[in-house]
Amino acid sequence: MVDTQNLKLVALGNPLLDMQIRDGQAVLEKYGLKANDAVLASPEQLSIYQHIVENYEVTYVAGGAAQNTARAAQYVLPEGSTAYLGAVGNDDLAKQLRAANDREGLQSVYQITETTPTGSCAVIITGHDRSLCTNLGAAETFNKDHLESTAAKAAIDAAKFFYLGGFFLTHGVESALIVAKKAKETGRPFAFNLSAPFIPQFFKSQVDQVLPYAQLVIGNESEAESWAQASGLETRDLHEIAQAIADSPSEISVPRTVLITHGAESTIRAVQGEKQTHTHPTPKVPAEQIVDTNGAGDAFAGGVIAGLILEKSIEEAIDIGHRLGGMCIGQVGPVLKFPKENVL
Ligand code: 26A
Repeated sequence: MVDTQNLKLVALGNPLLDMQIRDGQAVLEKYGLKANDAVLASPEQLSIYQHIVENYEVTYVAGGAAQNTARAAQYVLPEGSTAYLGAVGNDDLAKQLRAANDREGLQSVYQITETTPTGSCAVIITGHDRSLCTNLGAAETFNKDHLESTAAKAAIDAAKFFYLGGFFLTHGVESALIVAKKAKETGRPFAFNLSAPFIPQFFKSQVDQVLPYAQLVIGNESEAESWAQASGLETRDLHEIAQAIADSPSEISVPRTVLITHGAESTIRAVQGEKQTHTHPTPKVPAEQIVDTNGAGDAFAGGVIAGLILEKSIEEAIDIGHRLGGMCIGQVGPVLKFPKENVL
């Protein structure tokens, strides 16, 4: 069951177990992967998981972009504030994910698909870059009926804020739209992450269906560029692109905010209808403190959302996001460091 007493955030995404390795240049070459990208594994890439298990020291960590974001938000928020919806198999991987969420107080409202294994993501680290190669497995069996299950329904009814990982749009636009429309009907914010360049590139029509409901859109520089290209914009200027996303068609009455992160560069903020974008400097993390960037963007999103739920100003919420993003890159994988120090 889900405890809805303090519940504020419901996130929806693909639960994945990350299988992370370091110094993976040869793996990138073998499987034709880019150093800093996220892709769905093609049939030829499906042997990557076995290959890294047999040839590298693999660290297993709870992943799935929206799940990481929800865990990061819970890190900041009071106990019982977050719940996460997604589909897993009935296996050991799912147990590990649930345990990781339990440890951090994120309530797992999983749909369990008996016949399909839990999804996994090969995370190949080279230097400060991370390449993600995902086999969605059970995650893509998510069925809209799960939204009607007692636990999911209770969570959705109680939540004050909704978050969708854009990755979910490869298979789940119908469920995403149910949640987005519910948010609109009840006047609660719906936030959406562009997730990876291939989402606006290959799933543009799904993005176009969901975007009108989004009060908050988060992405990074390469995702923003990909959105611009898919939308036929000539510009490569991130400020102009952020403004164009903010000004794209809307179904809601509140102006949309768009946040574009840019690695160590300032985060750009655009607000629907405004003439000028805003910049928010990112605190520098010394190179020697950087372990890997896996999950940094997710942690940023979690911090921003937690800040907004706590009714902080958008400037303060972005600062919290930057602090969590910085904390995440000092850890192996999408993990935040305890004890919680000065995040607010
Ligand atoms: C549909 N795809 C490709 C994915 C993902 C994904 N989460 C959801 N869907 N591919 C990688 N990830 C997760 O992104 C996190 C880093 O931002 C990884 O599991 C990793 O934890």
